[in-house]
This record gives sequence, structure tokens and C-alpha cells, in this order.
Amino acid sequence: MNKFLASGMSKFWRVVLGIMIITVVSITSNSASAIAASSWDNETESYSGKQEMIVYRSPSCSCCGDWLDHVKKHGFKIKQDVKTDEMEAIKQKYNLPSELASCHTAIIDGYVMEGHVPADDIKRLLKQKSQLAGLAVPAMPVGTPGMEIGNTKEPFSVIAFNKKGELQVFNSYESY
Ligand SMILES: [Cu+2]
Repeated sequence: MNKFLASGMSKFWRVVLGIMIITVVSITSNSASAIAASSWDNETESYSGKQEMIVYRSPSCSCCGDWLDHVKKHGFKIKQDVKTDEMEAIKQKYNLPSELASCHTAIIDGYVMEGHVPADDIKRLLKQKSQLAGLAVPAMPVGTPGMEIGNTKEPFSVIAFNKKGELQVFNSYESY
């Protein structure tokens, strides 16, 4: 083996080592940023308007309580916490499009908030004084505020709906 080949080999191993270091660093920083991003308690939106909400939920719903803790950390106040087994009737009363149904239904400043809607999206809608009727995170995607299970984060969208029952995507969380 000549000198040229030997130096070539060592260069190869230096590159391999470099790649390994880059990989380790990127994995570490990825997981660090994932932890920070998964923290729904960090506020990205400020809001100083009406913060009192009425919440309807089934007495047996524990993730509903976890969502309430989330919005309370963002300054919202629970004026009324109504525990009822008639959630279907509540959703109909507030004209929630049935395909958007989740667990709890909250009313704030005349808007309907269905399911595990992130507090910052609520604030953004309230600030817009929008013609929309409300926001929903249909079903209960794992990873949404109040639905955190380990590090599982299902992509989800916050859907806005108007009084005619027309839907539009208000916000999307693909990786968070
Ligand atoms: Cu829930």
C-alpha cells in the first residue's frame, strides 16, 4: 500500500467521522426543538379582549380537562364549566357542522371552539373579529393540546366554519 492510498483512507475515515458527528448533532437538535415546539404553553399570540368562556363537556372526559388547563395557561377564564351527557344536543344548538365534532364545545365571545383547538389559534380568530362562526379540531388527534401522549404527534388542521356550515382550513400543524 503506498502513501497516497494510506492518506486517501484516512481522509475517507475523517469524512465518515464527520458525517457521524453531523448526524448525532442533528438528531440531538431535532429532538430538542421537537420538545420546545410540542410545548403548547408557549404563547405566540397575545390577546387582551374577552377571555371568559363557557365550556360544555361530558363528566367522564379527562382530555377535556387537560385542554381547559391549556387555555387557562394562556389567560382564558372558565366562566361556566357545564358537565352534561347531552353533548350531541349542545353541538346542534350551536350549529356545529357534524363532521367537525370532537369532545368538548366551548363558547367564547360568541364563537364556537370545538375540540382541542390550540389557544393561539383561538386568540388569532378573536383578534380578527371574523365573520366565521368558530374553529374546530375534529376528532381528537394525538399531540394536540390536552391530547399529548408521549411524543406522538399526529398532523392536524384547525378548521374554521361559518354560519352557513362552510369550512376552510384556518391553520395546519404538519410537524410540530
Ligand atoms: Cu378530548
